[in-house]
Amino acid sequence: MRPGPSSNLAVEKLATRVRDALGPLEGAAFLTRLAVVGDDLVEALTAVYGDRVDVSAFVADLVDDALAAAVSRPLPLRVLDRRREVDQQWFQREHLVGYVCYADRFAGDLRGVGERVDYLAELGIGYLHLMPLLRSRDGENDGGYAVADYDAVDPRLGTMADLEALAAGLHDRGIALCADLVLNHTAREHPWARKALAGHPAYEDFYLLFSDRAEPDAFERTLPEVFPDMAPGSFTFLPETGAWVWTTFREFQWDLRWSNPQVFRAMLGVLFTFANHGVDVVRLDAAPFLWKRLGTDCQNQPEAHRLLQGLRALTRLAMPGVLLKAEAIVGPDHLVPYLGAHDRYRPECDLAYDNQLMVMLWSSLATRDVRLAVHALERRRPAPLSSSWVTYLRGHDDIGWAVADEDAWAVGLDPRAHRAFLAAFYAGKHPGSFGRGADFGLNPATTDVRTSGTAASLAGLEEALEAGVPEQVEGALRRLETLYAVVYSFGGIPLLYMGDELGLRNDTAWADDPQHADDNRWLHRPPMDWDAAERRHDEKQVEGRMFAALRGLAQARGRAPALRSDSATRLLPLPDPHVLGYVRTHPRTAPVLALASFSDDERIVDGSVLDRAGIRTPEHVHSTAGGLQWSDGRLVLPAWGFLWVTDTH
Ligand code: OTU
Repeated sequence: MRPGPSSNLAVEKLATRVRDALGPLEGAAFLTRLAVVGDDLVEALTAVYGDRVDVSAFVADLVDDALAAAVSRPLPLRVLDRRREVDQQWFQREHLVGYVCYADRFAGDLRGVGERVDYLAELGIGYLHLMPLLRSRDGENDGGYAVADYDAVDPRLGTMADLEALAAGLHDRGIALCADLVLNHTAREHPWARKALAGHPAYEDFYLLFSDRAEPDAFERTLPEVFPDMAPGSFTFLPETGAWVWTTFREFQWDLRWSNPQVFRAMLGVLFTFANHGVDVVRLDAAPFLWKRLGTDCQNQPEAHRLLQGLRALTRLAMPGVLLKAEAIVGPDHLVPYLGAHDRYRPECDLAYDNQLMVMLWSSLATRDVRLAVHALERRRPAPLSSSWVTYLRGHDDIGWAVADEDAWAVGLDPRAHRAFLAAFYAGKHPGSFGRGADFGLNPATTDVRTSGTAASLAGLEEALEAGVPEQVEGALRRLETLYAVVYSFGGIPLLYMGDELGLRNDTAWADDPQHADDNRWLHRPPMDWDAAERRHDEKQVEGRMFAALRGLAQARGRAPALRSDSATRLLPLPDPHVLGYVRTHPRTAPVLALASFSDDERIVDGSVLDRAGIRTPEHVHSTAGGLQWSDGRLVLPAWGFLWVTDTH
């Protein structure tokens, strides 16, 4: 905060209080951080709440909350904070690879996860994202995204003490823990919602309640539906009171009224408490939806960014080792701002999902043509240096075909037709398709449709194994390895989705659980197959091939410092539309050229690509073929193969 002359006294008092509470050393660090983030905080909160509250007083309360959180932060976490303040690029290192799973589906419960750390270590994992952990409502709960109690771990998974023990065990092994915080909504069973329903005015202001349909109707004129089939509309009628409540997602998920400063303060408290149990990376669920504005789609509003900037500043202040990850699966032009790239840099989230790369990988795979990917990825602004993408091939959600109209037209594709093609291809409805996914979230009004299915089933492994044709199986394995090779090298923390390391196919029994039956995203959330995992060292088996592939990628990435997350990524468009090429550069180390083939046939790439990448004496880092293959000064890429090359100097 910039202290005006009149606030000098308040600043002095605060400084004394901070030093009394934290001691001279940590107190000085806290006050220094306050000086660093103060302007960002005041600016962000003034933009959002300036006309609602006295911002100085509000900020003073929040700084008190941050101080209280810093005071109650356990010593081992403060030690981590200290290390990470010294080593601010700790999450950008080349060896950091993430793993994403449901605790119960992976290992029964949190204790079970703790017993599987060796397995993760084998895959080179340094970051573990556990899907929602907090106590959700009984019955349908959207995979845990309908939280009824932010202070308790879901009893099916264990207790808060188990979470703390797991986090400590992971930290001992050098693994960071990422977990979900559902920001946009609570379950309707959450005590805040109960009190709102009972007419408690302070809590009525926590939600978006409407006495009639006038406003809901006005909003719905421009609001897209997230789950058009499972939960049409964005408002739910409450028979108890005759009111309507805003429910972007399911009818049991009530959106919070973030325009109420008390919601900000309450959720900040939730975030602090959660992180103080040992969570290093907080995944902020549904971040784009926090702010509603009439006449818009109510996503990516400037105020939503300001709220994230405010949360970030306060998190840095209280617990500088904790990172925020935006879950913003939005169109390409809306993505980079979540990392702080606005008209000027404004620190926001440290991490965000590279949804664009994910969509482009699947698009290139289906068309065997990388021109759309090159255009779209080249056009976007890079991630600010202090932040990083998380790159991924599949997650627990459906794939939304986020192809920007502009990008499609630029390479001669009709955007609507291309999106429809991708959905049809991966649902196995297109002639010649190897995809075995399923349609998700068909919107009859717009005909928009998304896709469910595991990576292995979408990339053709399911089809090939059923056909029993070894060359087909080989092709599918190559595709999966090459897709992941891009995920591991393009720039960002790569995330490996549970089961992909064994090539797990769709869960055929997904609909047997009545609580899942209307949501086919469970198709690609199979339980871990530990029998299959037993075969992971047998390279004659599919499981062994995939496991070795993913372990190999992690090891090779760890040997190539230019693959760290804060290296620059430059696309190298090639004359051959089947080959994706890019170079990763970092001032401290030799560049890495990466090539990935999206072709059923061998491809020959002119050796001049090495010059373009700044490589004089090529040295093999990693590849499908296990070496650099040359022919007359040209590089040979096998069908669906990849190659990473660096310079010997
Ligand atoms: C997220 O996804 C979660 O990842 C989903 O599993 C939840 O169902 C949902 O929130 C509600 O909590 O629209 O189709 O841009 O893509 O918030 C999934 C962000 C979703 C949205 C995302 C949301």
